[in-house]
Amino acid sequence: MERTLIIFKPDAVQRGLCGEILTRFEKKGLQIVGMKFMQISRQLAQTHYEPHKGKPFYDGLVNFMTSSPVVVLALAGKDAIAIARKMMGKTFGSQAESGTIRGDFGVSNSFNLIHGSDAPESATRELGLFFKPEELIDWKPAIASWVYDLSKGTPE
Ligand code: 3AN
Repeated sequence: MERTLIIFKPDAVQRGLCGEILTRFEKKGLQIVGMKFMQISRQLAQTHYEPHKGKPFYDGLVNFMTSSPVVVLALAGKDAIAIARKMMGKTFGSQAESGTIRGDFGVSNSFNLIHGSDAPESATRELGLFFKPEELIDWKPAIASWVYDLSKGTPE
């Protein structure tokens, strides 16, 4: 099972959208394996967004991400990274399709509600930044065999 790092950004928390967004992931069948409410430090935000350092929006992004608390999640599932990205929608709320999280809940191009890892390497890096190994829990949901076809031994 693949794991991905999701952040409900300060605007999602301030606007009271955490439950609504989390419900979408749970209903889809992605599994929560880590979750915490936290205030991101400047240093952590800078490290997390290191790949964007030097871009015109970098400083504003770090300011935004440290401006108010966030919810950080580790979600697991087959192809969890791509599935979560699809559910999030395009980066800018103004362009994201209806039916996606950004498309349904936001209009802003800077305040875009949610972060999701974009590749397996970034997921590993980002999960390591936000969670200690013992904070990620490997557990078997009782409904696993109804979320996936496990008859061949691997989830389908
Ligand atoms: P995504 O979050 O869809 O993966 P990225 O990785 O291209 O988007 O950008 C990382 C974050 O940087 C975005 N979530 C968004 O908050 C911010 N960002 C990207 N491009 C811009 C921009 N042109 N203006 C303001 N913020 C931006």
